[in-house]
Amino acid sequence: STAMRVAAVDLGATSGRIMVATVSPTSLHLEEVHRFPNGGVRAHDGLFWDVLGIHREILVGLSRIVATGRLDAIGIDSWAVDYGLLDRDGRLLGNPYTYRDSRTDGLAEQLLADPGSGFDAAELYATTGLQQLPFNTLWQVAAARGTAALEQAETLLMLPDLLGYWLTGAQGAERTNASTTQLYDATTGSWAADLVEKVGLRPGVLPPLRDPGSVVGHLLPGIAEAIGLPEGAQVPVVAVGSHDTASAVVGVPAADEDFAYVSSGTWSLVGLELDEPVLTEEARLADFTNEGGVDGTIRFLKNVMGLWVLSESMKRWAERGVPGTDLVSLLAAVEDAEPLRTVVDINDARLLPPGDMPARIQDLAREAGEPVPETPVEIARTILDSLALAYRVQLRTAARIAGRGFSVVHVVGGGSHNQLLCQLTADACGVPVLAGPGEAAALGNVLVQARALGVDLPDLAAMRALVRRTHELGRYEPAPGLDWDAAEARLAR
Ligand code: LRH
Repeated sequence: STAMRVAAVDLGATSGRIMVATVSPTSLHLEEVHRFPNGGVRAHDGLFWDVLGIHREILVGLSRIVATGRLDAIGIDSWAVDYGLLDRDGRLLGNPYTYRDSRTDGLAEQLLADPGSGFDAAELYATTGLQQLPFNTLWQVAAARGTAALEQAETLLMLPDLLGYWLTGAQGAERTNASTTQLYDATTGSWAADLVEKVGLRPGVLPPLRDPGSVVGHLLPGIAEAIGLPEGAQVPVVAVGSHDTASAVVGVPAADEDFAYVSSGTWSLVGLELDEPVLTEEARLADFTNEGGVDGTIRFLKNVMGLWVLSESMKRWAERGVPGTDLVSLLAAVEDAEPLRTVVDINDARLLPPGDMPARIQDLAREAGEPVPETPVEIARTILDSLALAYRVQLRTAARIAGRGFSVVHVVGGGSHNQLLCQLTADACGVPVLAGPGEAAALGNVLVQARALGVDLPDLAAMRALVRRTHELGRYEPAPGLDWDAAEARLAR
């Protein structure tokens, strides 16, 4: 079959990217055409996404692609769990909240502790198989109960589905992202009707599910015109793994099945790919998630707080004009800082909201009886060491619970460029790390589109083989010398 030229809209919480790719069974070329900063907008009544601004940036990126050649299809992926509500005219009811907004603080604990709430942690896990994150869509909806927006809502669309709706006029719920809502049954692959009812959503507010690879719809004439397509052009939007992590794991260039991954960006998503969800009590107590992947796979993983902690610290230092705190200088200095001097629980809930991250890291160290890091270099070292330690602990736990070991850790996403963190990951996990591609999510996005357009890439193995053949990976061998066991024991205390 011939090569297809497709657009990937890959939206991260800190930046959005529009990429163009040419894909054939034997070639894969990806190029960034537009990148823009993203982040929560602080308003008087919450922390919101500028979703219309994101739509505008998508049009900017698509116009650039149209200006330079064919456009065979478009796919959209973004961070999970967030959504917009539509009224009966299909109009957006308010700005979508970001998952770091404080309105869900303590709510899940409160509801799960109250027998009258109807929510039970064990039941919830048995149905949805999700890590208990405070911002899962279920709890966001619970926080919205009684608001005018929720009362008037006719439809709830996850963000990539909302942006796809604005391009095509077609509504639906892509399955991989639906699996992150905690309103989705991990076993039956349908909306969990009892949870939908318990949280007070009217039936039908959650739209029909669609699979990655299905056609969402075609660009509306007004949109096609806005991006410079000739009149009458029919460009499909294809549902991809619209959860960015689902697309990123499609893009993991694994050669064999016994791999672990770290999808490293704002978050670190750390785990294994399985055929079936693990919904046992052991998995629940370890608080592991079972997210739906492309082609019916399951991502058995843990959300680790990720490079957000470092980027948010850097933002602080930049605001205060602290010298030597750009990423390049900082990482160079961190390399020479004393390793494993201070480790903290990088998944502490206090690191979730935006704010004074360096001070919070110092508090965590103090409380844990660890040496308190004082300089930006010491703080950054603490963050990277603590991330690598968390990867080790979580991957070993995943392997034990799933009864499946791993012989390599694939690090994909922007964080795969962080050489020190890759080396620490290899050291901590005791197996080689293969690093890259940095744009795994965009690659997974375009590969699923290409297959939908008829490019002969029959399964994940074929897609991954193509990524492997077309991308150079970094390789990090585990080095002895650091006492990770002792660091783990300190953390457990
Ligand atoms: C990463 C991610 C992750 C979710 C979080 C909300 O971008 O999609 O998989 O848990 O954002």
